[in-house]
Amino acid sequence: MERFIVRHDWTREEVATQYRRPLLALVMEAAAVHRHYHTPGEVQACTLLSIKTGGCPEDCAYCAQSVRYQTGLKPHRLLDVEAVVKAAQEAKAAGATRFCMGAAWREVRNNRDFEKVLEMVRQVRSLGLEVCATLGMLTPEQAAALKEAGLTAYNHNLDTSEAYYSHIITTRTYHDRLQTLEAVRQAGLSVCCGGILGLGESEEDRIDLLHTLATLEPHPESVPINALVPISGTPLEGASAPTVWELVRAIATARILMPKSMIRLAAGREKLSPVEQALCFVAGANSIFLGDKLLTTPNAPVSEDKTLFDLLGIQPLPAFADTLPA
Ligand code: SAM
Ligand code: DTB
Ligand code: SF4
Repeated sequence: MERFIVRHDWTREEVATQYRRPLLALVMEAAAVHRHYHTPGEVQACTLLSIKTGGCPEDCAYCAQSVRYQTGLKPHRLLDVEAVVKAAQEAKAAGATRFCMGAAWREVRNNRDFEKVLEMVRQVRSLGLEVCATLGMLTPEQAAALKEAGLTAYNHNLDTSEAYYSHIITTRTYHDRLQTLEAVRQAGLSVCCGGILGLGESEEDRIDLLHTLATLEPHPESVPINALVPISGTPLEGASAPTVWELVRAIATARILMPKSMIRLAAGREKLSPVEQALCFVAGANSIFLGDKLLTTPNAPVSEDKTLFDLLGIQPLPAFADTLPA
């Protein structure tokens, strides 16, 4: 059917029209698209680990890990490979199929730390897990080395619209971000790229971000939709959280625009009730972070997630089911 085809030529106006549909109609359309491309009730579980925490030179206004803000975070250097493998084993035992390693770096340097990360990738991959990393900017050579080591996906978020970007980050440009995404794509890695709601952006900015994502060809295989986790000491500590309706609207629009992609209900899920989370799944979310911690902040407790999965009849998505280009 016409409305189910995967398109990369969405106009800004078409994206705005989808985004502004009456909420129930939007959610029902998204659910229909979802059913066409995905097994209802199948949800991917990814576990995050901060492998290098804090001390980041970037000035991302939302982030606990920027050296510019007094957030009270306890920094640590790059973890040992053994500690990371142990965490990955625990994540697998808890039901995760993807393990995502985050480092508070502006960019990857070709040094001993990068060699160590490559070894982490090899060893985590050998556990039968999908491996994702988010390490800041990458060169094409570094992306290729990560692919060679067995990395499945690379997370690099655009966060918001190009127009609003400089209100949130001044130490890099939107173009820098797109360049790394291109290097990741060229290396044959799966792309994980999404944004954050609640940065003080307008509806127009959200539409712009969705338009940028939906016109990437191929679409990012994973699209994390984060709600800002406000961090004391950052410029956005007092920002008001997006409502669940705004979150559902963004998820449903992303599902319609990028039918095959995994849409991740990412940071901020902890604040949602089971009913609110169920609505996000109906609207097309089919991936979550599983584990008591995100990078530096708490996530929904694993025990509660087990109850929620049982209640809703959610089945875990097997590893390597989503890694083909959309
Ligand atoms: N330093 C790397 C980078 O920025 O690309 C990787 C780690 S960074 C923490 C990964 C992503 O987490 C950011 O791009 C942002 O989208 C998300 N993030 C960070 N802090 C957040 C917060 N307080 N609330 C919601 N999302 C956040
Ligand atoms: C993404 O989009 N969200 C994750 C992951 N990719 C790296 C990070 C969320 C971080 C939330 C704040 C924190 O724990 O520091
Ligand atoms: Fe650094 Fe990433 Fe945090 Fe920005 S989001 S300050 S780049 S760790």
